[in-house]
Amino acid sequence: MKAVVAKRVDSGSPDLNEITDLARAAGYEVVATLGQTRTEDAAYGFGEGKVDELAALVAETDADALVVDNRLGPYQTFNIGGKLPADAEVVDRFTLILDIFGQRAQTRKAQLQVELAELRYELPRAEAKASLAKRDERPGFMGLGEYDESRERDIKTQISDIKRELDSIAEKEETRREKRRESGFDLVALAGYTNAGKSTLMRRLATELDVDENADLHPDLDPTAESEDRLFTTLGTTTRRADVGTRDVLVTDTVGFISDLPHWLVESFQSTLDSVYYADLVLLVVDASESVEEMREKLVTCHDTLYERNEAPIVTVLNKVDRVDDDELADKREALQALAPNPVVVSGLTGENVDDLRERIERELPDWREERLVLPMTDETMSLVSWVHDHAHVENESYETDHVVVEFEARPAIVDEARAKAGELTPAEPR
Ligand SMILES: Nc1nc2c(ncn2[C@@H]2O[C@H](COP(=O)(O)OP(=O)(O)OP(=O)(O)O)[C@@H](O)[C@H]2O)c(=O)[nH]1
Ligand SMILES: [Mg+2]
Repeated sequence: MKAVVAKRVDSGSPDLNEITDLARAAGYEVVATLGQTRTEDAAYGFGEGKVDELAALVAETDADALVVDNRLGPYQTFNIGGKLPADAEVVDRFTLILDIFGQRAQTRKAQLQVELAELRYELPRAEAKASLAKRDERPGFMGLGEYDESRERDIKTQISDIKRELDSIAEKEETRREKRRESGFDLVALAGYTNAGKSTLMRRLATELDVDENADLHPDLDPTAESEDRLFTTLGTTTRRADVGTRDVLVTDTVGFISDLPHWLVESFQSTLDSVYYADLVLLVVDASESVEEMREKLVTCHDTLYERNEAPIVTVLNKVDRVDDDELADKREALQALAPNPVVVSGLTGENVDDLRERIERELPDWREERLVLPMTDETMSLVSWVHDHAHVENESYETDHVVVEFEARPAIVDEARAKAGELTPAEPR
């Protein structure tokens, strides 16, 4: 599959790198790229002359698609398509991203999300067709009207079915998160723009033991898996145990962010980010080998995505420092001070400073509380004591004739739960 890639900007010079990477990630061989700086043309988006030029390029290179980074209206898409060779199609940024997701969706959840996004994309188009056909009184078109109306109903039913199934998956995941918290784990999530190096860093932080239920389905968990230098390598979510000081930490890696996505697409993938929104700490990974402008833009995209729902503290991680020299790094840190205060600087690839990151994680996680419980000596008590051992760090434990004293340190939620359990214990029979 070959593609010609194009982008128009109102002013300045168009940067075609990202859309080219996206086209490659979707499986296209990019045979030509073309940018244009001008205001939007109502009929074509680009200037008509530029569209002719693009059409000639597509014909000349025998490309299968013209990939356009701009938002095109239905008429603009139609008009541009009309100029292309009959077997070539116009693909916009969203269709391209949806394509990539569709090709890589491996879990039931990912497949449902892609389907949902496709249906949401189709719905307004089916609605428009149905109402057009209804308005058309000519008898020959009535059949079409009925067809489109039933298609519209169909889409709506499918959307609500898929949403229901996704909700039930999300609920199961929520229960799993709660269970992990109750078992004393702190949940740390990796977030960041696609290709920032999240999965590479995850593999650095992870210990051998993997805890993901979808292990066999997830390519990143394959021990031979390599990070690829392409966009959206990771689509699903993986969780692994990390080695971080005294804390039991689970690190979750998930899909990367990207700028300029329409609402229906973001919404369809929303629950993929639940592990980020509901984490105890978020590591926001940034590729520090890029220019300050790119880093700034990507940081803004990430913050926009996070701040809507995220409640956990965020630590910015400047990654790929093996590719940046000290002076350059100092300049970048200074320039991005407001967006990325007090970052940790690492290389996931070489492992440089990953220990600092571990320390920082431990420091930023919500503080553990110390607690001392005096419990009556009963059988129930013994099972509470072993629960405390499973969920907290027991510092001291002493057995007297009629009571037990346990001193421990744990997450605030665990301390509260231990207290509640202690309150429910039946007092020991007086001897
Ligand atoms: N030089 C250098 N390259 C790195 C480093 N970390 C990751 N990379 C490379 O960057 C590319 C992307 O890495 P990934 O870990 O897949 O990035 P990601 O954030 O998980 O990307 P998505 O899953 O696509 O969102 C790969 O080619 C990695 O080898 C680093 O510290 N230094
Ligand atoms: Mg990844």
